[in-house]
Amino acid sequence: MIHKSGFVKIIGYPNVGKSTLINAIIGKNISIVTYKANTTRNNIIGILNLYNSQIIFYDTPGIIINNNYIKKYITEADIVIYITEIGKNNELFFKKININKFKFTIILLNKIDKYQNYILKNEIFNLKSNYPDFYILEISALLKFNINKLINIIINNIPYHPPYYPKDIITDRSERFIVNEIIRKNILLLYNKEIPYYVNITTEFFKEEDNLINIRSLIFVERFSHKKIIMGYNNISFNKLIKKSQIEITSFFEKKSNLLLLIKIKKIIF
Ligand code: GDP
Ligand code: K
Ligand code: MG
Repeated sequence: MIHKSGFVKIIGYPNVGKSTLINAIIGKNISIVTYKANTTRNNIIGILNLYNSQIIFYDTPGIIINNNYIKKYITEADIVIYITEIGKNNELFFKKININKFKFTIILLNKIDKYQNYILKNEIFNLKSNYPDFYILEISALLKFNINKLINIIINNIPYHPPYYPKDIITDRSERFIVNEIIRKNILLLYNKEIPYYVNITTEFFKEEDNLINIRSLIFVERFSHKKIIMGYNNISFNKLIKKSQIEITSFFEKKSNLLLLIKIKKIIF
C-alpha cells in the first residue's frame, strides 16, 4: 500500500493564526478567521486530499478549556502542530500540557511577514535551542509562505494507511454548519459591541438546485435591543450582513446563493 493518512492537531494561543493556517492549507475558508480572540467555537476539521495521501486537520477552539482537555485532544494525533508568533510565552504553554511525549511535534513561527530578518533569525535560534526535539519552521499563513514545505514534512511523518474519509471532501462539517459560520464571522466583524457573543445562528433550510442554492437562516438574539442593533439605522447594517454573507457563501460553494436571513428573539437560559 502506498497511501498515507494521518491526523494533525493544531494548538497554540488565541490569535496566533491557527484558523488562517488551516484555511491556507485547505484553500477555502473552513475555519473562521478574525482579529478577535476566541472566534473558533468548534473543532473544525479540514481535510487535505492529495494523490496518495490524506491529512486531517483539527483546529482547536480558541478558548483553552483546560489543560486536561488539550492533553486528551492531542493524544489522538499523529502530528501536533504548535503555532506561535514572536512575543508568546511558549515555555508556559508547553509546561502546562506536557507535550514532550508525543511522537512528532512541529513548531511553526507564524506571521514572519511582520518582522525584520534579524529578529526572526534570533527567535528561530532560540526556539531551536529550547526545543531541540521538535521540528521548527517559519511561515506566513497569511501569505502562504512555506505552506508546501509544511505539507511535505507532514506527509513524511504520517503512517501508511488508507484514507479515513472519501477523497472528494474537504471538511466533515455540514453545509449548514459552514453557512452558520460565515454568518457568525460577519456578525463578529460588522458589530463592535458585545452583541456577537450573544447570538446563535441556525440554518434551517439549505437546498441546492442546478444553478442556485436557497438558504434560510435564523439569528437568535436575547433582547429586542440586540435585534435593533443588528438591524441598524434603516436596516443598513443588516443588509450589509446579508450581502457580505451571501457573497462568501457563493464563493465557498461555487454557486449562486439566495440567503433569507431572519432575526428572532429567544430567551437563552444559562
Ligand atoms: P487563531 O485564533 O489562532 O485561529 O488565529 P486566526 O487565524 O483567527 O488569526 C488571528 C489574526 O492573525 C487574524 O487577523 C489573521 O489575519 C492574522 N494572521 C494570521 N496569520 C498571519 C500571518 O501569517 N501574518 C499576519 N500578518 N497576520 C496573520
Ligand atoms: K482568532
Ligand atoms: Mg481560530
